[in-house]
Amino acid sequence: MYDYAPAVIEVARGDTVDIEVAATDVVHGLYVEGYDVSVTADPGQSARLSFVADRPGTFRFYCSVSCGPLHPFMSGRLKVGGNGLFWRAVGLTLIAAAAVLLLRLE
Ligand SMILES: [Cu+2]
Repeated sequence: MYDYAPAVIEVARGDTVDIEVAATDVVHGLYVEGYDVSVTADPGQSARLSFVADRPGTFRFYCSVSCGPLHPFMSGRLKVGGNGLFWRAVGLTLIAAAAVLLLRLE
């Protein structure tokens, strides 16, 4: 109640995020700001939420069901990092450029 575990979720941009929300006490929800997706889980049940993290940044997620006095404080953060494929491509290009330079020096 009033807490998410983990409270911080980190993914890479472009990842398909599959969140399973398990409510261990009362009905809880999870709404992700910026992505405008939400899910509600009944007590003792779990519910799934799936979306593609196509926007980088840090987004707040919070409970969408009024679950008690501390409900407004039930929140966490979703961190969507850089595009892994893009940086891998940049890294490969740099390695290729370095290889060309080495060949020229010989
Ligand atoms: Cu709540």
